[in-house]
Amino acid sequence: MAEVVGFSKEGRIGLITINNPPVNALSRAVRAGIRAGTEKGNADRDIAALVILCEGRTFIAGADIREFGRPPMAPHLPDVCQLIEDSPRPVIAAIHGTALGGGLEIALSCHFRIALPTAKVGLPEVKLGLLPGAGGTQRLPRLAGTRAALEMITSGAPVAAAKAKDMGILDEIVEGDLKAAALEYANTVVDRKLPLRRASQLKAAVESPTLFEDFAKANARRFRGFLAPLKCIEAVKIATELPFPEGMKKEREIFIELHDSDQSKAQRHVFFAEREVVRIPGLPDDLPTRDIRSVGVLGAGTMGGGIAMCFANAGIPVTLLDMKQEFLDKGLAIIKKNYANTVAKGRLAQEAMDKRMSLIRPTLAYEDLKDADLVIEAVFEDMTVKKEVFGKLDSICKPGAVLASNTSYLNIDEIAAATGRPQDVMGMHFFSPANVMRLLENVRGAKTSPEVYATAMKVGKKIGKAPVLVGVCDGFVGNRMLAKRTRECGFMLEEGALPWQIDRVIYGFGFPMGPYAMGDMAGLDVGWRNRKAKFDTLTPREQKNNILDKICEMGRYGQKTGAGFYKYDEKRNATPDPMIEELIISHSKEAGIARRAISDQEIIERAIYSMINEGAKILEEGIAARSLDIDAVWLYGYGFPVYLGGPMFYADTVGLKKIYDAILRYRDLVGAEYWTPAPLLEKLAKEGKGFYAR
Ligand code: 3H9
Repeated sequence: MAEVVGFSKEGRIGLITINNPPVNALSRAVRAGIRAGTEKGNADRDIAALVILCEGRTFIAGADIREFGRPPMAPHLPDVCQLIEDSPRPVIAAIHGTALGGGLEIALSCHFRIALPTAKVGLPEVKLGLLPGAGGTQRLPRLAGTRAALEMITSGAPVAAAKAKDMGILDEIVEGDLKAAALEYANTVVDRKLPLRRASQLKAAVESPTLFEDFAKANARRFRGFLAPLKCIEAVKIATELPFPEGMKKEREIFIELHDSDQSKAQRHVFFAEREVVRIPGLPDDLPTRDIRSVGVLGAGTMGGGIAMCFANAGIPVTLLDMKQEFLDKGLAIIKKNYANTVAKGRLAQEAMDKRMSLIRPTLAYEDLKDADLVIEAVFEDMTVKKEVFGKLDSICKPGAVLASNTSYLNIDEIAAATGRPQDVMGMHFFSPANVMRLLENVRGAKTSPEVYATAMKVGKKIGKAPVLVGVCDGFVGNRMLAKRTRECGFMLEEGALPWQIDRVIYGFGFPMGPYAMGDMAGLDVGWRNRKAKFDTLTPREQKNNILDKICEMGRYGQKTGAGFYKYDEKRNATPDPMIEELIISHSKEAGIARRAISDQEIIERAIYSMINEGAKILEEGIAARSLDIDAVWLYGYGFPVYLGGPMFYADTVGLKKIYDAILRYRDLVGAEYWTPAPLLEKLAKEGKGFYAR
């Protein structure tokens, strides 16, 4: 194996060069190599200074996350950092790409830091449910100030080189060849006998006496449910109170506590799942895909407009088609308003908006789609309409064009059968608002060719979505599982719960909103229409559970009508409505159901375990290839709390046996029709395994 850390001499400068692709992560070998290089440099009398720099695309991007969860192996990173800082010879970090996490901690231990203008530095550990565990929480506040350190460490967001220099993190920005610039800088340090600046010897100033409380309060919403940000604040506070060595000890203790927590395990799982999800099992990574240089979108409504924006944002020209000029005008006006809002908030330059608008070309003529590489239809959810549209697309679009439907539940195979090229047809299910929501369910039909769905995965990533490949079934992965939660919550309303109790519990579980507040926001008429469309497929109990119908019949469609499950003031603040409480109570009476107190625990179990059981069926049926695909759908499309890792990962954390036992309990309580353990879940539970640990 090639050496991951090299040591060489350039005159009187010792160069420690790290070469551990892809991101120069600090594996044990790298840590050992940096230690060896530092020791070697200090033992050599001809060497006056040391430079640490990296080969490849980036400076060190952090500790090796793959080593987490295993017993730590010496040399430990904090010790390597201390060795660097204690070096009697000056050590200079030369940064390109991203110096992240442990990578920045190595750099903060050096006496000087220089970087290319394109470099970024950051401490993203919080995103993995951790805190910087090699001195980051102790050295950064000493170098950059406490407030700035708090922001950087709790957000995990990287900072560009110029800003990092202003903050005192970098000493100099250099242009051109980094190695040459680093050698020059090192020689200057030696020539001028510049004093070695050791971060540990500085004092971390607290900008205001109430800084920590104020910071936690101001960010309470952002931190809700997460363990790590609060621990980060605690560690930074320690940097301002205790001498450095004691601060380091405390930081280590907290790091280990977080490292061993379920939250960090979940967040580390999410990190890898996010990268793995775009790889399709059974297909090589380098499978040739089709070039998507132009896109057609059918339907200029909310969905179609949002989809058009996604492609325009990525610089891909879009032809936007609708049946009438007024629909096009309205659609374009909304797109323009959305962009203008972003410009007003300072998040988009006016020129960028103009460029994006110019990439969207409205048309009334199907003929204009003939050259598109990909066409996505977002017309009315009706099979007859969809078949007609795909028939037309089949006759107009060029051979090899990918034809996609944005349907959220219609059968893709039936749609594909309306064309003479089912191998080119698939679903691309965007979530509303399409320009904001990250999830993209790419639905593979029975006849869709691998090249076509691999293309959709690639283009999904290109436009900044989190694409997940799923198979054909009613509701695909996300809505199929959601339907079980909706059903159980509806049953619990009949049995004794109230919407605000369920919402409080689901919000407390970590979702951004409870189901009823969510329904009110999205518009209850949407769910009502769906219910009517599917009424014949519902069970007698579901058919009779008509609370939603009653509310909608009163014209209460949610926020947009000022009332739904809740009532709303002019500022759209929700309050529980006694009238709805009465309505629900009398509904239970009519249905002959004796109301009882429903515990918060029961709400969680029925809402979440019903989804997990459905997830197990989805896996068995091959609708999702892996548990991580299901987790990704829920994390990116439905706000499942990141610190629980997604429903399937969460199930493993709870323990499948416990979930299985609960399912049997609810089978007795609610009925086998709704609560029969999925065979896969039953098997794994009995074998003491999990969805991941099979
Ligand atoms: C830490 O440092 C703790 C310390 O404070 C204390 C210790 C005591 N380790 O994202 P990409 C892999 S915590 C292992 O697709 P990009 C990644 O899985 C760490 N592997 O590329 C992928 O593998 P594969 C703090 C890693 O160009 C491949 O590299 N640091 C690591 O879009 C390419 O990654 C972080 O949290 C790692 N640290 O983005 C930084 N990083 O090809 C995490 C990446 O098999 N990393 N891989 O799927 C990133 O944010 C991005 O990877 C980066 C590059 C911006 C660097």
